[in-house]
Amino acid sequence: MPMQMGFRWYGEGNDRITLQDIRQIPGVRTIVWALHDKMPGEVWQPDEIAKVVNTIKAAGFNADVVESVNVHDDIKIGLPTREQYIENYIQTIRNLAPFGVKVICYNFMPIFDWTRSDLFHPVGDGSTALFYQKDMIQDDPKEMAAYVMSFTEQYHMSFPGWEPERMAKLDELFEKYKDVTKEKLWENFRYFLEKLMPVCHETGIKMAVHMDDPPWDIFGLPRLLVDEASIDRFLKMVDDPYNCLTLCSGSLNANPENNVAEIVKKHVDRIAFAHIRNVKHFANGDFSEASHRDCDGDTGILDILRAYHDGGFAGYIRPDHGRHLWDEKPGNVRPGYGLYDRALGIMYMLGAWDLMDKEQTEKECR
Ligand SMILES: [Mn+2]
Repeated sequence: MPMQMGFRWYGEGNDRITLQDIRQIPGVRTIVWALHDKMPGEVWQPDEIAKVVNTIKAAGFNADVVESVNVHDDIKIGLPTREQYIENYIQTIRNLAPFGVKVICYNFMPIFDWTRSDLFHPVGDGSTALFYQKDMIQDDPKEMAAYVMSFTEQYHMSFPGWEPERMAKLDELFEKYKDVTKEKLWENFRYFLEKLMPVCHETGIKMAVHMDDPPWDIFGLPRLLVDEASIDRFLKMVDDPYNCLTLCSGSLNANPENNVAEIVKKHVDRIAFAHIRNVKHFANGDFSEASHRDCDGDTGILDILRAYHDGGFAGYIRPDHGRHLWDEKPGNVRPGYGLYDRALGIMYMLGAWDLMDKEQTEKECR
């Protein structure tokens, strides 16, 4: 089966972009979705799942990929209460299976999800993009949380992984994580996955962990999936075809040392879901997200696409973040998730992909 192009959609009433808008982007088959009002640890109920999936299917898409079912902090910390939360996670997997879900994207980052210092940073051409100012993020987690929360309040918009309920308890969370070393976090990760693998085999659903974003420790919190060596370790730790990656090119390439195309070549069979995002680096360690065009950033988008294509990638792929273009501005666009730049990104990726298909076919004919 060839790769399937996807588009992340936040759901009716939670996303200004409609499924009808997405229908007009050539090549999109999969809607990447979630129940965004669920707290980590809650069971996703069949009637709640049905409502969203039926809407997606009625619009002519499949709902094969969920991003994300978030993992409760107690699982990451390794508290006795993790048993119930793991049970709940397993129940959610079972509840998703009858709806045709094939891949669950999640992350295993302590406390914070993706982290940026500016959500609307001018790129220089009139558009804006997510930006990371390295020296700002290192200092104060509360300042960071307050900044992201200010968008939540101002625009009535919630961000996955930045639930106000959790952010209100930052001191408590940091206290709980104080003895969680990197090795302890790896061990808790293994414990979680080993409990999940039987139900993954039973249901055919792959667990696909997202890279840590950015790929280094922040605020003294350990981060695990940051480079090729840690990805190797992760895949070996639970060496199971249902233990997979959401390989995020932009997350990894925030560290310019990472060569994403090489990782794709090495592990294409264990990548269930590909996030394609371009990043531009600055000499002081700051980075800005960029258009998908190869030469607009430093990620090596064409090399990555070629590695997927030539490796026979048959998973799901989506443009990750995009810039905010034209009339997209704070208040009318979800940061990183506007319509236009992601649509342009899809056309860029499909352009490259179609050409590679054509080259291959012609080669085979000779
Ligand atoms: Mn990503």
